[in-house]
Amino acid sequence: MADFQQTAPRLPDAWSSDRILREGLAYHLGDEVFAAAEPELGELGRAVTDARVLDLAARAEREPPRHVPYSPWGERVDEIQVSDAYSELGRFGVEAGVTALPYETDPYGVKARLVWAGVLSLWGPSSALASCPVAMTDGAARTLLLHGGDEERDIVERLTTRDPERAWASGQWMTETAGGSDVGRTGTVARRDDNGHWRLWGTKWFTSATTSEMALTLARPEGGPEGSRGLVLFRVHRFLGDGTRNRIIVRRLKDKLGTRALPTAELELEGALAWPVGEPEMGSGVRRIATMLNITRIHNALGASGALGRGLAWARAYAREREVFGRPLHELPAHRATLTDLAVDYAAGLALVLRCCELAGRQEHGTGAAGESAVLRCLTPVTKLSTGRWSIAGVTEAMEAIGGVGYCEDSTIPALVRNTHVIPIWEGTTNVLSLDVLRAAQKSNALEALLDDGLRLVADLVDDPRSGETARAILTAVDELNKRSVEMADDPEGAEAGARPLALGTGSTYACALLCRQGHWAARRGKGSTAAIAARLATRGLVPAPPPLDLTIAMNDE
Ligand code: MFK
Repeated sequence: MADFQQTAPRLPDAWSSDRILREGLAYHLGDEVFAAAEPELGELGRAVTDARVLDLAARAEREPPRHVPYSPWGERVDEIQVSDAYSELGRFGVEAGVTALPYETDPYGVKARLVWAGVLSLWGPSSALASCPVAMTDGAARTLLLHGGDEERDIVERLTTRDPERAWASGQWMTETAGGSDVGRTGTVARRDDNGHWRLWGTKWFTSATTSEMALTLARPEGGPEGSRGLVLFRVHRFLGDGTRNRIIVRRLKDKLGTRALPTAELELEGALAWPVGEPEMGSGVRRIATMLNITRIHNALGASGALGRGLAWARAYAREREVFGRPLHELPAHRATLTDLAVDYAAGLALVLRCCELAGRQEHGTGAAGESAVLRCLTPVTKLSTGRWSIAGVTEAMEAIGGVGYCEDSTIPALVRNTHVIPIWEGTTNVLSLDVLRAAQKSNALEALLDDGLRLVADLVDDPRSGETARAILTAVDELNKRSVEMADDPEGAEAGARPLALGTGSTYACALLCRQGHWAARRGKGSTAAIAARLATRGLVPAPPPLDLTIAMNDE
């Protein structure tokens, strides 16, 4: 047999090849805004999968950051050097509006957050995790606008500019050795110095994008109460106005499974100068940093859906080129079924995150309807945790769909898989987010508001010939979720054990409702695939089984 040479799969233009993204945005934006945004999205879609940008991303992955603690003459400098490829991807993003768009009133107004979601979906998977500082920069800008003072307006301008020469990035230094999830255990202490300036003392254990000009962080004013009741939110700069280093020591860079182009460091704050964000009211810290967290969690979900979309694009590109058993791979029914389920998960994740952006955009512009903030309060953690789980399963499946070459580094698929694995850990694990959903449900009826919104979306579709069966499955799922939620109110231990299936079930059910509604809209335009996606979600089962009854098995207890 003659030597066989496999044709290399090529990633297509990310915008024109992604029907799910284009239809989702068309549905949410409406014809006029979609037509206005399409040229920008089309241009970006072509750029992010061209050879230049893909080469930059691959090079950034191969050139990890380096910590230089001392100058040649022994002076402590704590420089972090990143790949110039990584920096260039960041500049490309800033120019494309990844930090600016949500804050620009023209031309998209209240829909800017949605157009931005399109921009992030395209740029993120090609950014070698330059998307991480973007998430925190956006979260910091929003937090300073909501809770900061006039003196911070110039900083917000730098955080939200499209000019890479002026742009600042922000970090979020929240995690400490005792508390990644339990932030109330923060040990960093804030004290006023002799000049009345606040200074911070403590260790920050995971600080990503550590080359950022500034960060928001939590600290406990000396003598403040324990737990989150004693925390205050501060702004810290790496360099001070006169160009000198703030009193921050880089202990070391983390050696991570993935996100290798992105610097993540351990920091020692040794009396670092800091400014409280707003009045340093005792106990306001977690509430204020929650503004940032809710934004970064939407970014995280966009990262998840972007990764799954990119895995799917690779799997499709390969299936187009590969021939097996005498047929093109994409014609084999088993393979088509697998890729279909990948596309269903991608569509479900994107539906959730676009709905988050729709509601967040209205909230940011002060035009949200009554009750929408409760829906968004619950939808944000539900979206973050659901898309995180789906993306890991999805990119792993995409790697399998590509076979052995997909397992080899030079295909770039292993980097995609590694980088996706941080998503459920970063900004709160699946269980921590599920408990957040539970708290939001019990404190402000936010779960009920979200489920009611899901019912409202499909209420008039139960007798529809195309969507009726799916709509009825959604009604049944909402009944089950409401029943579990009521039972949980009387059983705190059982509620915690059942929080995860409740939250995941809410994610699938609400995504199905969104796609059912969108599918009805699309069918009127002659497109049937979204209704079929919603139907497939419903057939697979919307609500996972309740938690196991016997939890002694977990730790092998008798
Ligand atoms: C990109 C690559 C990265 C590379 C590597 C990274 C590796 C990962 C490193 C990490 O560690 S990532 C950080 C992961 N950690 C988290 O995301 C934090 C997880 N914990 C939570 O989310 C907790 O729920 C939280 C700290 C927010 C709250 O816990 P607490 O201390 O028990 O506070 P509490 O009493 O629940 O809330 C305090 C106030 O904030 C309340 O308001 P009030 O004071 O008015 O009563 C809450 O309602 C409010 N709040 C809490 N969460 C909120 C919120 N408000 C709005 N939205 C929320 N999400």
